[in-house]
Amino acid sequence: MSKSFKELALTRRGMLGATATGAVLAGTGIGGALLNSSGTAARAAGKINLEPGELDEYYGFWSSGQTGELRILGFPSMRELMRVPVFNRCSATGWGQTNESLKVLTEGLLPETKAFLAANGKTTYDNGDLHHPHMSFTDGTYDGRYLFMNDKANTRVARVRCDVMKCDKIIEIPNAHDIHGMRPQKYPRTGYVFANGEHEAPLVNDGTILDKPEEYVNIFTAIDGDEMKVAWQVIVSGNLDNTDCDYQGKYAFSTSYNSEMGMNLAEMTANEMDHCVVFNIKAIEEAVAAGNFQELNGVPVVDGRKSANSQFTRYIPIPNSPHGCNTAPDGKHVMINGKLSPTVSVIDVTKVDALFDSDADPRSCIVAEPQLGLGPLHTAFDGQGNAFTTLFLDSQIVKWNIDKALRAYAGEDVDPIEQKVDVHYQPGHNSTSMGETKEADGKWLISMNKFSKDRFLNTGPLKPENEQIIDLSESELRVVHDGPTFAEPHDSIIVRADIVNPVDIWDRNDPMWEDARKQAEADGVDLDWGHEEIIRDGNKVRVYMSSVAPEFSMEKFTVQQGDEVTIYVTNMDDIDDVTHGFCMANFGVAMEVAPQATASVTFIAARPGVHWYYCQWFCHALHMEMRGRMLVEPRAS
Ligand code: CUK
Ligand code: CUA
Repeated sequence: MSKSFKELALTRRGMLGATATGAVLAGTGIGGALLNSSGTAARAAGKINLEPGELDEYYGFWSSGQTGELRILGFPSMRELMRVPVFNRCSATGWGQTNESLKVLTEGLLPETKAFLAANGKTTYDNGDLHHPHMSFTDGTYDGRYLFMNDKANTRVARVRCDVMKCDKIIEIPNAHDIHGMRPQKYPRTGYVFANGEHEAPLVNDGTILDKPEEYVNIFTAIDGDEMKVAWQVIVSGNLDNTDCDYQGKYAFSTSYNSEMGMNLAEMTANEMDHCVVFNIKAIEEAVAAGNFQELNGVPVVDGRKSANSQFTRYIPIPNSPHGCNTAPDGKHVMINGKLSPTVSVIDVTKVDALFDSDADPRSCIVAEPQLGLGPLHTAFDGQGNAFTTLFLDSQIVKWNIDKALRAYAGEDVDPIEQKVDVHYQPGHNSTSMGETKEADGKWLISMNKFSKDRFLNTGPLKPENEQIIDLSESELRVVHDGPTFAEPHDSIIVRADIVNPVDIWDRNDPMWEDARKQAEADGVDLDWGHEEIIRDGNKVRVYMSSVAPEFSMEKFTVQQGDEVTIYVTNMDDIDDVTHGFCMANFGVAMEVAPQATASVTFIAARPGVHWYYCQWFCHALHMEMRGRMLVEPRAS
């Protein structure tokens, strides 16, 4: 069956014929969407409502907050294309259950975490809180290699490979607590992934110090994004919220909403001024290279606390409890969003050298501080000198001009605010197309609103969030699209489609199932051919089978009750979109096996009897027939 498919060399998309192919041409490329199918005037940045078969101009990479997965959307149509499990477990793909995913989920955990999980009968966490997905950069723009993302819930950072859109590395960050803000280095490349520990705690958190907040610290981490290993850490005063870095490769910036180191709401909001912490990358690298650090959990740690007065950090006073931290595509300005202050403080990165080289007032790098409205949280950019800031309390997006804000701060009588537009309701992040790169194109803005209230049919007490699109090519800003989402995308990036080029079919030698390949070699099984083998190794049984629509190579196999059974399934189909699954009914076992992939799962055959396994991924007209039996012989008692 698959051979004849192969010879035809047809893809499903190809089979759809000329209609779809034509749409591909019309839908891609920057100018490609200027004319819509009904021929109306080309006012818009592009089309939101695509015709069947048309492709989006952008990929949207969406966080999912407490759901713990990464989502891929077509943008601006907002069609959800894929969910990539990362910190969560996934019933469809077997993420959190297959041996391949368990390796990713467990290998980067600290020994004490593994012990803690084992005491709770687990090998990995089941949840995550994924706020910030960001793509790797080369020379100030996205390079299509990786996506990085944080887990605030369990202090982890994960990486997704953009060639296959699967998570390949998750590391737990030692010494830090609850990774929140996270950004990749923009220049010269990623390079580092900067990650903020949000919650302060004793540096050695073994119970020796408990209710003594004055001894708590916080940790800023630089991860080597190629190796997915912590490169170095900095101890800081105050907690850390969001982070971003410059386009020069010299500094990273983190907001801190609790300079007071308060432990309750009144204490945390007491000061009029909190700060933005500036990290001097070169000074830190030099100290690490010279051995001037303490090693803690295998990581070089330097002291950048305010009291240490080091060359590693500077603390810029910022009014009250700043949140978002966003570098403008002009390569010069970093916006620190005030949250409890109605202002955004604008840092000029060219004035930061002086903070380290001289006794310059830390505030001397602030070159504008426009009053924008209530609750500024995050700022996005159009690449044409304008900024768009979410106003959480006002439920608005404010468009303001950076240059006018600079002139107003210098004393000129000019209002930087261009327009305010209502959004529904209470926006957190907003994102513009390519807006966090030097290639910001000023076409689209999405406002990610925390409450949908009355915007959709009622789903009971738990409501979706609401995301709204604003077409930036219109002179008057207005919302042109509403889209509900399940819990709870905080942040998103909007990436030109030509930058992202995933494969259709796995490479048979992909490192993702390296362990399975080694085991097969040791067992004398050639995974590259249609195979069916049972290897018995004491009470361990390894079952190797392949799948070609609509059959598994093995229609039945026999094991003993109590055997530890590992099933390896290799999908020999090499046609795009012909994914198979393997589901062992009543064993709680299921996994996805995409074209040319190998996946494996291990369980104890504790139930005697006849048990059917079936393909749970609809693959063929005879998909229902794609099944087989596991016969479990009762153990003589
Ligand atoms: S944070 Cu959620 S709205 Cu985690 Cu980026 Cu600001
Ligand atoms: Cu194979 Cu369904």
